Amino acid sequence: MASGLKNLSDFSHIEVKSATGLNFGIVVAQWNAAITGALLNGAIDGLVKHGASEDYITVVEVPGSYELITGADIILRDNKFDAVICLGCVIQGETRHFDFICDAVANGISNVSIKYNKPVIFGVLTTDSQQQAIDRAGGIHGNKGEEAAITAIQMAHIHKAF
Ligand code: DLZ
Repeated sequence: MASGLKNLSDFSHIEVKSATGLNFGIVVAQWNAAITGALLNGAIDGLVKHGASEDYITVVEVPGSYELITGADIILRDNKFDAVICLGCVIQGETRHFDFICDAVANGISNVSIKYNKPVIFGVLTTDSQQQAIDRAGGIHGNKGEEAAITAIQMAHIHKAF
């Protein structure tokens, strides 16, 4: 790589600010619970590792990924939250259900973020297979729940700065 250029897929150079004193909501879907439970553990670990107190983390379970939107909305009715992390896992099946759910969740989450002017993080795995989900929930591709937590901390600081 040319000198002076950073590898854009390597985030190790990014310094994550402290999460101490920040309030986080986590909405987690019960569908594919083994996967979303692992994402939840990753997200909590990520927040705590960067200084968040467990007393400042509120977890709300919802039935499926489609309900993440309503869950995030409910959390943000309380103005104390600095960011919300949405965790789910939608696995491609034989019907077009997958496309409808994924589109609705992505759009719905961004709408809630705009409505409340608060970061709402998309921590939803959208995979072709269960193995791809396992690989991203603490497997060979890391834990996307933890990545969502880092994003939430970064975005909470950006929102506070402006
Ligand atoms: C119905 C359904 C299906 C088929 N698949 C998933 C999935 O892979 N992941 C997920 O989080 N939720 C799924 N759901 C449930 C929907 O998200 C939702 O809970 C129902 O359609 C009721 O609104």
